[in-house]
Amino acid sequence: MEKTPALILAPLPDFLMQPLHSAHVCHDYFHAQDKAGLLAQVGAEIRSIVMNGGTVTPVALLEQLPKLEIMSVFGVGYDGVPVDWCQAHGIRVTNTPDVLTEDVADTASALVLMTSRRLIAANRFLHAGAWLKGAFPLAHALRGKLAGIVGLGRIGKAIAHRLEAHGMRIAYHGRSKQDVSWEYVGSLTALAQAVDFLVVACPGGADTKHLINAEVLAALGVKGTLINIARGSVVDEAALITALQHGTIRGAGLDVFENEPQVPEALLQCENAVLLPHLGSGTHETRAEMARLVVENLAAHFSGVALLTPVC
Ligand code: 8YV
Repeated sequence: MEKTPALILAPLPDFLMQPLHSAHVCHDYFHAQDKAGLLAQVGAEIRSIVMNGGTVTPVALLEQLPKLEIMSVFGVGYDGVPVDWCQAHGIRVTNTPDVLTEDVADTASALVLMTSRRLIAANRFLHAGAWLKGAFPLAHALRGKLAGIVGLGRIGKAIAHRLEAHGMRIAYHGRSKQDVSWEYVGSLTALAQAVDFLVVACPGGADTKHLINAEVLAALGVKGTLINIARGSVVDEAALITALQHGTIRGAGLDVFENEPQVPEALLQCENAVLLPHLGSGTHETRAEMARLVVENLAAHFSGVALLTPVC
């Protein structure tokens, strides 16, 4: 089959770029010094886009790609894609659901453990030779504690099952009550008030921007820890930093940030925060499956067969 021109909007791993190069003429927009020049040169021919979960693709960019047919997202979250605009212009969008659910849920569960048992601080303590001078302070148990999941989708449910295995009780908040045994709490503030851990697992985008704001953090209070494995945009990072600095919440476990890979210095300085560099789906096994879906969705589209995991 003839290679089709593709625009690469994000830094993608070699194991994804290799198969992409075999089937497409790839133009690296992400690393291009002269982005406008690249668009002027190849924009009129581009038929596909490949990007990360968090990559924001403005309509102004898409308007310069008159032959664009499909956007294949290397991630489950597609909050950076203007889906309504794509639908209106007949552009297909795909993502990589399911294959990353378990890894992301493992990461959330690990953040709950790391924050409650202060495992990162304990590791630093031992490396620094402090054990010879005395015992590490006691931490907090998980059993019997209440976790509130914000966004009970596939990943939220997988997190809930893991936390139940730690003896925790589960409640959740979302757009609607679901047919599950866990308690639904219609008010996010009321959920935050009730829980020991507030775990953010909802999609990013305009609808959930700063859902976790100063008011929700105040409700979470000194007994509460915020966990976010979803999108940085869901949490008002400035309000979170203030809460962590003043100890008005107990702590935070974060895998995502508002302006990745930039993390505010003030947040880096917070001893009561465990910070991970957006590695929720970052295993060899899962990223290989995600790459396969990206490649196979594009192949399906250009051979005129049904997409494997269409968003629209
Ligand atoms: C990835 C993600 O880190 O799936 C998502 O939405 O944000 C992550 O799994 C990312 O898309 C790959 O770099």
